[in-house]
Amino acid sequence: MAEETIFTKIINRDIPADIIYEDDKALAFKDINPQAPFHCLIIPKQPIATANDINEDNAGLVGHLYVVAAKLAAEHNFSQDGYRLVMNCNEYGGQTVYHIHLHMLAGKQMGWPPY
Ligand code: DGP
Repeated sequence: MAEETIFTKIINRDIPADIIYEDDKALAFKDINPQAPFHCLIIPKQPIATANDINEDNAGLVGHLYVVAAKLAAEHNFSQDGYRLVMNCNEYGGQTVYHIHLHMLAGKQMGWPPY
């Protein structure tokens, strides 16, 4: 089991967040430090520390995060123009919160490579 992070506090409503989607398995909320006109984080309610901890047992849950992303893209009219989904892993990946999250960035042209 992953250690509790700030995201568990957001799930439990112990600290506020601008929540834009919730179901029984996932939550999406606006990133506190947005890097695009639209920048939200899509997280599983069950904490998984890093991408290294994704396995056959939780693959369905991780896949669900992408289903939520597609729903949000449709709802916010980003499906056609496009958007970016990113999951940072550990230090070199730039991960700072050890509860996996998909960054969903939209509303502008993204660059590549991402550094
Ligand atoms: P990463 O560096 O990939 O682990 O991304 C963590 C993101 O989480 C970062 O973009 C900022 C965001 N974040 C950190 N703390 C909070 C918080 O308390 N509230 C919200 N809404 N976002 C947070």
